[in-house]
Amino acid sequence: MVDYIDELIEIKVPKKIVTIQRHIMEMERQYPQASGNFSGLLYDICMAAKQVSYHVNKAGLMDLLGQQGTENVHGEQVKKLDMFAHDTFVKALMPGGHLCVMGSEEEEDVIPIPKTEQVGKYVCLFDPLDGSSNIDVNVSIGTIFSIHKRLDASSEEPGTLEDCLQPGWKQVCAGYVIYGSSTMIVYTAGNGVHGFTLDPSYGEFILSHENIQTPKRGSIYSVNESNFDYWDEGFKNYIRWVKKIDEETNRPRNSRYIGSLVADFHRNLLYGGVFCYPLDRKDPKIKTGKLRLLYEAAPMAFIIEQAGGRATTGFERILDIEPDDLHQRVPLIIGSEEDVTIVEEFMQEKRQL
Ligand code: AFP
Repeated sequence: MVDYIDELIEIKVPKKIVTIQRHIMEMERQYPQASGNFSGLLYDICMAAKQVSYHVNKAGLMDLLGQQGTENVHGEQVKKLDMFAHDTFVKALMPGGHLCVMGSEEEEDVIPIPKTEQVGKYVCLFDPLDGSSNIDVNVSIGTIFSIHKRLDASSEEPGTLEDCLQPGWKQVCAGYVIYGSSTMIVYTAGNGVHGFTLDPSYGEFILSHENIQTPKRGSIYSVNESNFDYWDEGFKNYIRWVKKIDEETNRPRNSRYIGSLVADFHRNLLYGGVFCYPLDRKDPKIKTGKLRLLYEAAPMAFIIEQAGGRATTGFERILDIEPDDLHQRVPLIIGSEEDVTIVEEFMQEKRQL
């Protein structure tokens, strides 16, 4: 009987519980000069993520599904939950004293921290609710965030657009929250990629995926293939190649596409594979791909590189791009190192069918 209870206790109580706060504090101890501002900022992001998670789970019961009736800066219909998530993040991050400026995918201009609040030394850019076309049908969605240091560390003035327009390699932290079968936050501060699962009973993010490394090659490719006729010949050839039967090179690969970047990225990060949103000629007004550099491509690129993978436009490393617009779009090929390289070789016509 005693043995049995011991066994139960062993199953129910994990040997070591590491909350995200403890993990961040332990990481910060490695940097004696750290002021604690960064931990505070991540703490605020976690608070906002918990609130959004709660409301995403209850959306159907709280009249939070459906359109808000307005369009965002990209001319897309804004969903009620999009706006709710945007407001939640702004309200959670504004008074913390850690930021000088924010940028949201839902807001045309930067959101400076007013002088009435304490102005900090960090910049936070976020896509409050990515994959919003999946909201109403209970499919995984997410939040993506990217953190930079402000350009002039000595300034106490509100931050500016220039503080937001920094290349991805200068990020000090990037992460995402996935609202899926469970809620997880995955982040990197340049010291590996770590994943934490929200335990709803304690309301805490608990370390569940330490030091994530993505496989060097995977068996998944993720792409919206309805765009086939709009793609360049090089990328079309990659898609033709990936579907051909060839046991030696593990083909055909498996097609998996959700249409929420966070969910597609998270699956491929853990299983290995490649996500592609290349340039297409569907909308003549958009000549640069669909996904946003600052809110989607750059933060995910920082994470994937830290996990041992790669991210490129097909021609240029995502983290090297110098942004010139807050809502700039880029083509994105991201995932396992070998798979990204193969796509790139087809796009650059170094590889033929
Ligand atoms: P929404 O937020 O409008 O649903 O867009 C999601 C997204 O930005 C990204 O999360 C997806 O990977 C991509 O767009 C899906 O785009 P397609 O619907 O064109 O495949």
